[in-house]
Amino acid sequence: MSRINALAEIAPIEGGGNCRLALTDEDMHGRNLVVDWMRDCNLEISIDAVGNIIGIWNVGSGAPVMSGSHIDTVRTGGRFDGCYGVLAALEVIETCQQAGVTPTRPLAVGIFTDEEGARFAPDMLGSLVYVGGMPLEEALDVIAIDGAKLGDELVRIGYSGVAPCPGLVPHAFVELHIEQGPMLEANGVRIGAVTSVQGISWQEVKIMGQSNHAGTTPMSLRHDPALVAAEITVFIRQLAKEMGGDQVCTVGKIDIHPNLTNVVAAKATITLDVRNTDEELLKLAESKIANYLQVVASAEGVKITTRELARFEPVVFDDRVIDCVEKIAKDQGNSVQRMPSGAGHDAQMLARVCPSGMIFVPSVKGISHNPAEFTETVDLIAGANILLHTMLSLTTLEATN
Ligand code: HGY
Ligand code: MN
Ligand code: MN
Repeated sequence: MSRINALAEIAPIEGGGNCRLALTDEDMHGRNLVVDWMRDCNLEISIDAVGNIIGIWNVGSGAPVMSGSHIDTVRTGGRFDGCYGVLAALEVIETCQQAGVTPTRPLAVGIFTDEEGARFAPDMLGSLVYVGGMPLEEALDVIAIDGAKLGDELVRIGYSGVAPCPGLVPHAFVELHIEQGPMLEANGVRIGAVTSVQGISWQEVKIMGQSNHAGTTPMSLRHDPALVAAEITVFIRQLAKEMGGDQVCTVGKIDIHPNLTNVVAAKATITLDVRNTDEELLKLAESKIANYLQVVASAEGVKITTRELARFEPVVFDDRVIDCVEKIAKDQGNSVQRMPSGAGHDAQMLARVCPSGMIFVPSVKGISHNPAEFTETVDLIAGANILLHTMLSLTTLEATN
């Protein structure tokens, strides 16, 4: 808890949260602090070419059981999203060291670069490169929403490491994270044994219209990108409602140019975040949106271009890891339920290379990506204890080749 609160002192924002966008100075200060704590635990620290930080307690033999998450935040982040999983993993290792427990395998903690994807898309970029899902060169060339290049920012903050990408393949990976949704609290359950992560589709939609005088231009002669941006926003909300189930759609970012009271806009750029637990339904939503963009573009006489920012299919975690989390949670006297993850996580990338899973603890009022994000200490501690025993248990997981 003292480490969570100390990390939250770096780049605090009103309401008790943080703004540490990936590879900014604020992210650098957060990284430096946690790397110091890793050194205090005598971990062997390696930093790879996309800035992922892996700390290993090199005991036993063979590939490590790894945990970890991220410490970059969205612009209005809470203090637990990602940070809790990294610091709990560090606490697990330190507790084992202090208790004289010597696992048969090394234990590792990962801090993955740019999990949020808020500054550099896609999200989970660092762990995606770590598992070989994105070529390093492509990642280094990604341009931020503020125009900076990812590779330059890594060098600037001193986290352009020498460890190769893809990185060391863990024996198994388990991530502890706040749920960031309302399910556990609504069900009165303390622990989530996460079964899967839903599919994610991000795209940038550029709408080019005709800038004009707000006073002199008759409505019949307008080609107004701001109007089309609003129509698309309403459309995807309606689409999610009609599709029901797990379908969610969000317009999180709207940029209007020149963004002035008395000017019919020249250009509008919006982002679409569309997710579903079912890949076929996600594809259906994407195709309905693509059709609508054509309809609305010709109706208003604007030009629309789209750019894919992220596209990940749903991921199912390893049954043995899910079973392990569920059993240990019960053994320790917690209520537990199996559940999918609505948010993306680094574990969904590690699942490509090793048996992986996640442990959730409740988010009060289901709030996250908001400084008001909160989880009760008793739940945070319960989650960390389950992480400890899950990591130790996974050291004896049979390898499946
Ligand atoms: O977008 C997500 O779901 C995660 O917070 N990066
Ligand atoms: Mn997170
Ligand atoms: Mn997040």
